[in-house]
Amino acid sequence: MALTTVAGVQVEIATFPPAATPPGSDKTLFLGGAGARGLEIQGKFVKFTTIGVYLEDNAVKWLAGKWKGKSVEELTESVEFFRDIVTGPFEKFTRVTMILPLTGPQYSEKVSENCVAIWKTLGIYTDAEEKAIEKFIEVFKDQNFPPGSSILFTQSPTGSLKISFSKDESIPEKENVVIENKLLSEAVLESIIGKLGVSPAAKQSIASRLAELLKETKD
Ligand code: HCC
Repeated sequence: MALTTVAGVQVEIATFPPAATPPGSDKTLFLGGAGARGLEIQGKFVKFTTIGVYLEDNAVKWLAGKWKGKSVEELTESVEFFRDIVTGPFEKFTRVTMILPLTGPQYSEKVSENCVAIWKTLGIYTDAEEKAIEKFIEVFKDQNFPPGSSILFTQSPTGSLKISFSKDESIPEKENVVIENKLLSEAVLESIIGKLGVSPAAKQSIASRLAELLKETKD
């Protein structure tokens, strides 16, 4: 399989191997791209987490119809390209590895805020999503993430979000919890690589790697 020949990526202290099998999945996904997520604190860019996004192999063929032949710049700047990655009919796997320590509530609050903001912009915030967010916050309540530990999200095309935790970069076989809410599953990834995504570095990495992979697809 051609896709498993993609390279891994090193981001600060974290290594993202070229391929990975997400918790609760029997598929091997390829590394779409990876980058850091930072915050501007008193005029300094402080990197808190590193984020790698893995995609099921069929994503490349599915994306090729619309995006093959586009330049890295065109893909990087395209809201629709990342929207297609977030909503496309293939499995996604996101690994967030800490550079700095974060508590569960610190992390889940930031993600929840971003997800709710996305839904309000799209005009799709309903009771079901509010309940899903409550469950999301509950899952992180007693967690703690020291540097090097990871939060793992398996996003299935049917709309389930599997959440897992790892003390290091290893990937457990089974997830800790499943939240059945398609919009939440999508919003978690959208909040990272979408229009206002928290990791422009991950977006850049995905755009440049996908531009290359798309070139290799046959019509
Ligand atoms: C999101 C939002 C944030 C992150 C994410 C997805 C993230 C969090 C970093 O993966 C962070 C940094 C400082 C804090 C709290 C969280 O990586 O105080 O939608």
